[in-house]
Amino acid sequence: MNFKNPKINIISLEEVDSTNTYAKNLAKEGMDEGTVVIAKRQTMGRGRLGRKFYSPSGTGIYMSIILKPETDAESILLITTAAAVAVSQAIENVTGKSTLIKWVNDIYMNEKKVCGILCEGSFRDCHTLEYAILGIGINISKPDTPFPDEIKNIAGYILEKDDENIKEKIIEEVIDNFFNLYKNISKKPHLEIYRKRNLLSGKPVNIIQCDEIIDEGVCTGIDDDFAIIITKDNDTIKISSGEVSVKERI
Ligand code: BT5
Repeated sequence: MNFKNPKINIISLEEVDSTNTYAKNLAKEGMDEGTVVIAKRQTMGRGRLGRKFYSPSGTGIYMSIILKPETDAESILLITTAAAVAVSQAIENVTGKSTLIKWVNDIYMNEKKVCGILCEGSFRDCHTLEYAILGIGINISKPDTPFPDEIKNIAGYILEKDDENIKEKIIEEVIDNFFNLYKNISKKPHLEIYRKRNLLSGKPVNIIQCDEIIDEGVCTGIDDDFAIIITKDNDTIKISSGEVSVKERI
């Protein structure tokens, strides 16, 4: 694989519990920014809030990038959103297929989730980020055995048939696109494109906390700090916390 950024160092694994956990242990040992752990299969792929990320063998990309940003805690949200833009553009550039970003960390194609992003930070104190692990899981092709019941109505994939060439190209594009944004991350170079690809734009949404609907409204945009703006009657709510998720009302 070829990358524009000379700092990229790929570690390829057949199987791992979670590439995020593996990369975190490397970062703790002092491994450099730009180290990318890629696995063919994860036995305990993780989503946010202890959720699982189904990671079957060979049909997906499961990767984690070690980052050592110089900015503070808010950069986790910037990294997550930049990764969403990087993945969405990579899929489009390589396959010609359009995707949309569901705030804050999911990529959707034809109303199905084809990618999830999990950025985890380790903090020296409340504000100083020691390192961040950017985890990206993409369902490239139809899994050999169908998606499990709990995600069969949610999860989708990009290609009908597995294609190692396309998979490799998507990995290269994701990494190149991401680092291109990351070098100026504090200037938020991805804000406009993130807004344009906002799946929830203009849609009625539920605001969900701890699996419970706590409020509802209409998504009226993404603010300058990547918080989602939800309007209800004449009130405007902005949500930026990773512990709040927003779902479409069916
Ligand atoms: C995410 O969390 O979607 C973040 C997923 C990050 C996965 C990558 S893979 C490489 C790295 N190593 C890891 O261990 N993790 C990262 P969240 O937004 O919380 O969504 C989780 C929810 O997505 C689950 O509760 C399911 O409903 C759904 N889901 C699980 N597996 C899926 C899949 N393969 N495709 C689509 N949806 C899935």
